[in-house]
This record gives sequence, structure tokens and C-alpha cells, in this order.
Amino acid sequence: MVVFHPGPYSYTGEDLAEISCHGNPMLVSAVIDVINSTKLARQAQRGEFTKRAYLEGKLSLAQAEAVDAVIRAKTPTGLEMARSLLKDDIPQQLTSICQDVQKIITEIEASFLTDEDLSPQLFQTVISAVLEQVSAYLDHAREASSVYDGINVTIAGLPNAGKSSLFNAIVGYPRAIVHAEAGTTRDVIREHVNIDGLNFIFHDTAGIKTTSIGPEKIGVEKTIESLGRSDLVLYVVDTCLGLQTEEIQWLRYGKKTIIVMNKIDLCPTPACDAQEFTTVSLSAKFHQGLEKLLEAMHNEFPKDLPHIFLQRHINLLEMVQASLETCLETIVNGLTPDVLTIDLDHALKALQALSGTQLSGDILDSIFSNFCIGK
Ligand SMILES: Nc1nc2c(ncn2[C@@H]2O[C@H](COP(=O)(O)OP(=O)(O)OP(=O)(O)O)[C@@H](O)[C@H]2O)c(=O)[nH]1
Ligand SMILES: [Mg+2]
Repeated sequence: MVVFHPGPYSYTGEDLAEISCHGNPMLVSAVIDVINSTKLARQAQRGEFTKRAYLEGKLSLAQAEAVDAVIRAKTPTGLEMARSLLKDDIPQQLTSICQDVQKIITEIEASFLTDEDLSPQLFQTVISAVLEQVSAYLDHAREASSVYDGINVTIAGLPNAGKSSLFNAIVGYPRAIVHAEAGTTRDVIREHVNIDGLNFIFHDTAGIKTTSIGPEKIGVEKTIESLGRSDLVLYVVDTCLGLQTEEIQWLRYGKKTIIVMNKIDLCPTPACDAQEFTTVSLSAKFHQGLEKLLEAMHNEFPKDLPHIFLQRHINLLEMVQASLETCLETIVNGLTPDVLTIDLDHALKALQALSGTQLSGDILDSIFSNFCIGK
């Protein structure tokens, strides 16, 4: 069956034909052979349909990138984020940030023509305000990116605290060895779990012990590495022993930490001295209080996510932030405004690359080459 999609109402805005045939690969290649034999057509490149849609103005660049994000989404939340980027584009505020930067550049450049002596301090307030907005976006964007890609959770704590028992209780089957002897887990064990639409990647780790040697020491090093990479740490404490003073240092390793007071079946009145952290009491062995932990984990991640979560967008916002920070340093060092325009221009270019208003062909090619064929 062949369906004709006349432009400009088609996906790319051009005239399009869509052929449906039986899925047998031999039949598909027979149809492609017939098309090739006409010498009127060639196979599409990766992302070529979406690239054409962008070039025809049917989609903004971020919306075109959202098409790929929809295809790659691994969870309902990730899919929803990609679909809202596709529908609503990047936030309007980023366009006004772009205009603010452009305005400062124009003002400085105009002062060159009139030989007016502008003090760079004049721009300090406005650049600081723009920087503040960009930094706030970036903070949210990094968080949103881990929600889209999967939230890295490290389960850490002293040996025997019940980390593997908690890991097994969450993943729903005895994935890791649990034993009364301390030092059972050595390697990092990883499992993906979808919890109410969020993709959590749990890492069970070796118990932290500063005096370890041999393979146990390597295990502890891996735990510390995993802590540094995590979006969320579940720090497990044996309630009967309480949180030891030397453990406090491990609580600040990840971006966020929840303290899990485990084994409440043995010591039912847990007390925790680290009050600034969310604390949940449970019994991993008897699956008591697990729901409270899952709810606390969910509460750590935003529901109203901004539309900036793709790595390319984050990298560009980081460039904007760095350039604006350099501008403020230039002002503090009392340099002339012309020096300011160099970094403001870098910031402007990065913002334009984000919205897709100024892009070289190479960058476009590299964006669309990540797409699959046929999109
Ligand atoms: N009573 C009780 N025992 C528990 C609980 N959680 C774990 N245990 C026991 O504590 C011991 C250690 O449990 P694991 O889950 O292996 O502890 P771990 O922190 O992974 O230990 P390492 O890998 O050696 O660092 C086992 O005997 C578990 O059955 C709990 O909630 N209640
Ligand atoms: Mg273990």
C-alpha cells in the first residue's frame, strides 16, 4: 500500500510517499531493489527525514532532537519529557536570555562608534542576573538529565549493615549474596528498576572499611568511585549500632543522600544524629517500610521538569555559564569593555547553537547522524 503525503502538510514539508508491505526482509529488499532500479531515489541517511523537517522549518532544532529522545526514552517519565520537548520546544526564557546578551553586546559596540567611555561596571548587574538564570537552568537540567537517562543510586554503608538485603528487596529477587559474615559483597552489582515511571539504576557495593587490605580494599575503592558518580546515595545504617562519627564523611559524596536505618525489627526505636538528611527506618530482611523509602526517593526528583535534559543542550549551557563567569572576572579586574564582548560573543554563540538559530553544517550532521535510519 502506498500513501501519498502532499507537502507542505507532510512530516518534512515536502511531497512524501510511504510504502507499507509485508515485513518479510526478502520482500522489503525486493521493493527497495525496484525503487533503486529507477535511479530516481537513494536510501535515506540517518535522521534525514527529521533534518529535512528542521530545514523546512517544520520543527525547531530542539524539537528535531526530541524526536530522537522519544525513540530512546527508557521509561514513561523519559518519554513524557521527550514528548513535551517535541511539543513545546525549549523554554521561551532562553530566547530572552539570548536577547539580553545580544543587547549588552550592541550597547558596548555602539559605545565604540561614539567614543563614549563606558565603564564595564555598568554591565555587572545585568550580566550577574543573566548568569543567575543560566545557572538555575543548568542545575535543573543536570537533574532532569539523570531522570531521562536513569538515576544512579548507590547503596552504601558499613559492612553487614544490610545493603545487599535492601538491594534484593528493591529489585525483587535474591540478586546479591546476603550473609551474616561481614565483607560478603566485593564487586559492585548493578540492576535497573522502574519505580512509578522513574528509571533507577541501583548499585550494591562493598561495605566501607578504611582498614581493608587486598581484594576487600579494591572493593572499598570501587564503592567510593560509585558514590562519587551517584545521583542519589542510600546510606544504610544498622539501627542497633547507630550512625558512627567516622561515617558522616560518606554522606556528602553523592548529589543527594537518604539515610536508611535498617534492622528496625531488632531495634525498633532508631535515632539518627545527621538531621539534615532525609531518614527512613525499615527492615530490609522482612520488607517492612520499603514503600516509605521508595516514596522518599521519588520526592528527591522534580515532577515539573524543564525541557533541557539532552547532553548537547547541557554542554552549551555550561559554555554560556563559563563565558559569563569570565565576563564578571573581567569586570572585577577592571579591564575595558571591548574585552567583555569576546566572552559575551561566546555566550551568544552557544545560546544560538542551543536554539538552532546559528549552526554550522558539521554540527547539524553530527546531531542527525545519531538518529536511526528512517527517522
Ligand atoms: N534482623 C535483620 N537482619 C537483617 C536485616 N537486613 C539484613 N540483615 C542481616 O544482616 C546480615 C548482613 O546482611 P547483608 O545484606 O549481607 O549486609 P551487607 O551490608 O550487604 O554486608 P556486606 O556485603 O558484607 O558489607 C545478614 O545476616 C542479613 O540477614 C534486617 O532488616 N533485619
Ligand atoms: Mg553485601
